[in-house]
Amino acid sequence: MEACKKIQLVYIFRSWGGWMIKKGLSVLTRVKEETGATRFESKNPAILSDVLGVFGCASKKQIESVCLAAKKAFLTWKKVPPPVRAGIIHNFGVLLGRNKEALSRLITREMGKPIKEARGDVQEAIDTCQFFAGEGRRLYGMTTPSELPFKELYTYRRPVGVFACITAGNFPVAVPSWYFVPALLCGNVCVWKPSEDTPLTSYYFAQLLYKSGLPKNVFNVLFGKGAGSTGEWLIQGVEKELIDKFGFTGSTAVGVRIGEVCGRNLQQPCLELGGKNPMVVMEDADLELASTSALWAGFGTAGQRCTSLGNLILHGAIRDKFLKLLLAKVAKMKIGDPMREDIVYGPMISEKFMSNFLGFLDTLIKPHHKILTKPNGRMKNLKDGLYVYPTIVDNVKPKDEIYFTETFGPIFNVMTCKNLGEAIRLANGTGYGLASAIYTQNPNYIYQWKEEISSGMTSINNSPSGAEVHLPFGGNGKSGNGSRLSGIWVLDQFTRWQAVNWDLSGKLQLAQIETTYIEPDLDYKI
Ligand code: UN1
Repeated sequence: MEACKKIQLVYIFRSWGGWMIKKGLSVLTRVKEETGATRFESKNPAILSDVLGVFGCASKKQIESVCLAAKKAFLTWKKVPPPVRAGIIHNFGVLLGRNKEALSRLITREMGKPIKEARGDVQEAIDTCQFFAGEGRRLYGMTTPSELPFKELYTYRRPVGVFACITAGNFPVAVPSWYFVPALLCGNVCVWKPSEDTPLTSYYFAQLLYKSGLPKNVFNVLFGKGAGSTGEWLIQGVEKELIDKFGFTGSTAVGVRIGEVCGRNLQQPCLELGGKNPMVVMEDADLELASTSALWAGFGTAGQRCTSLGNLILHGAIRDKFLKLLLAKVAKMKIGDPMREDIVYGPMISEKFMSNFLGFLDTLIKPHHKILTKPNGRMKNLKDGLYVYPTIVDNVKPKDEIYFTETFGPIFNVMTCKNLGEAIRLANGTGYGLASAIYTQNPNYIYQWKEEISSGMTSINNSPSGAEVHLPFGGNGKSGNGSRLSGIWVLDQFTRWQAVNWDLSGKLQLAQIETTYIEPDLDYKI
């Protein structure tokens, strides 16, 4: 991608408090001196020698100054009328559309998802802009009558303040847009620590926002990588009263830590965490459809979606037939260069994701399991990239660690059930509750499934992944803290209700005490 090559010459963006630096430039030393921090490279996971850029980790001092600048910007940004703010969101959607192909190719180059999926990633952000551009003319509150005369009652949505957010690299445009589009629309200011795996994509995300007309310091990017660095220091900003609201998409373990810090400071973070998503195939299902869907849900994005398939639960009556169909499709599946249109999946996002995945193969697969796919592990013929083989593990039981561990890679389990009751028990037993799916033609099964499955999102005769932006996105149990992104529901994350009562009577009227209620005639009998 041309634009991408050019950007390596751009070396520093001080106004965001984040740093992007070119290897070998003298400014690198300056950044090192100022931050005492490390720097990191963004590499193409399909061709490791292809370095997209070098980035510096923002220091504690920089984080603080960025948050303080954002706090100041909040004072004016919150006063911009919401339809005007929405106009900027509309512009952002237009610019994303104009740059869709270039941005999609950058996503694929930087984190390895197939180009078709990268276009979907950008489209999801465009959809989000379209949805919230209209919300600028709603942000509805209520008017309600008072129990006292000459008194008016209203409710308003008010912005929260400085919103800090850490996102993952698997959806580097869609997921940030789920947070920042509504957060900005509602009048908040943002400080973003994007994934270390997609800094250049994040840079362009921010650049497009600014080109849409956003005022200075309203949106800020802090690059960073690794434990004991920018991300952790940003979380500490909650303790220092630099941040009013935190958002995080990533692992349950990190989500718990953020939840603890926020809880201590009486804040409710927005947490979108892991999943071990079940898909049930009943005896009456369309097996052709269900097997195509399992392949996509398990191996699309190389299994690196929080909505990817974890446990495939097959009714005993169709188990063998289904697996035959599925394995035939796996055998034909194309894995390789993610820029190609016909690829099911490309490389793992980064070395870390690949080594975690290989570690899971070593530690979670036990002698009683049967691996239905061969070979397994890293692909030898594609050594230059972070490619791994797909893995399907059969004969998984509820006591097995692999049943309830999120594996985040092209791997899923097969379990067998006798009836729907058992399928639901297996689907609900992992402790997670993000996405789920059932394949059946039976309306009674569907009704029972909807009632009893504990997951924030469920699909009927569709894959567990593939959420649309105007439905609530989020999970139960270990998948989050009950918060929901997307659609109108996310407004509750980025606004607080204010109740206003306006007394025009000119005297002190006491609610409850001076309200003139009418007594019934209690002596009356029929
Ligand atoms: C994620 O993996 O964090 O429903 C988000 C889906 C996508 C979003 C996934 N639309 O799979």
